[in-house]
Amino acid sequence: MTDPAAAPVETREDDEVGALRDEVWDRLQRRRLSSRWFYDRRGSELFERITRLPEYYPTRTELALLEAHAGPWMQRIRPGSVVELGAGSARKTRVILDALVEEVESPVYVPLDVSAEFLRATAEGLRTDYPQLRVVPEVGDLTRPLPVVRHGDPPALFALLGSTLGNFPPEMAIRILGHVARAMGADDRFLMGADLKPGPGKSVAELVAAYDDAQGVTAEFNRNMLRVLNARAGTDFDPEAFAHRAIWNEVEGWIEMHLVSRGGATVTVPGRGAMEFAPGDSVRTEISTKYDRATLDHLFGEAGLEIVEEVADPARRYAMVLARL
Ligand code: AVJ
Repeated sequence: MTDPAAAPVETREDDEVGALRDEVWDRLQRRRLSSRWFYDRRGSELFERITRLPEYYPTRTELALLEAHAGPWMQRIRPGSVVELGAGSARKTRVILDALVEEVESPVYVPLDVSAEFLRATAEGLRTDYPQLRVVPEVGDLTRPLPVVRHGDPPALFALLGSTLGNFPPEMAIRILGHVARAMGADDRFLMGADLKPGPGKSVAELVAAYDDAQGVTAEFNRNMLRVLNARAGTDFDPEAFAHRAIWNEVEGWIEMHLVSRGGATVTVPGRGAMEFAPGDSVRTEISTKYDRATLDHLFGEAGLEIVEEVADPARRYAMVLARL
């Protein structure tokens, strides 16, 4: 009698790894990997370093906009809860929460993230620093309908910071905005950060440099995806065989990051096959869409949302918009 549990671990492919290998193999044929594979522990640390680079203006510009406007926004909206979608940078969250607890009696903070572990750590720290705040973490994924999160008194302020929406092509972006809209009531508001297209105060060179810094941190971040896939999917990428490239795609209105095979490479996806890269062949790892008011109005409109306020830095590098149903 054979005991299935006695099968050697190495030869078993659980459903999760199997699905990942299928997706990686499929995406490698199409030369487009998924930007969600950047973020293991090292990837998150590299992104944190990116946000402090002199070239990477989005984070500090958004932080400055929040510092200037969070107070007045909270005063006007007086939200009983703030629902942060993809709860990210603690620095930004704290600017929002400082303004919230200043204006509202007993507010609720609802960080929504894919990682339950990340949420637990975040909630812990915030409860200590903001005793007057109720913290109710929710596990959720932007690309799926949002869990019904109704905590505290209405209205709720939903927030999606960091120009996260830009990682998604327009159809998916509209779907995500639709998920937010379906979770909103008439008095609720939605605050979103949006990186802007090049213009009079923002050159293409400046934009591209934000994704191709002099210290090579973004290059390491990009190559880290291959390490993540080696660890999770059992692929055998040599990260050093690939060079980082960032391109402004004027037609699509987005930055593309690629990994370019330097001298040719072969990668094996266990149980799926081997893929050849000729010298100079590249695989796209990320898109980061840049917006203007017209494209934002269009995307929001398609999702049933209306932008009611927009603020930006003087050079118009980065904007934040407030929207309602
Ligand atoms: C976290 C998606 C907003 O697109 O600017 C930074 C990720 N990629 N440098 C962005 C990123 C390369 C970032 N987002």
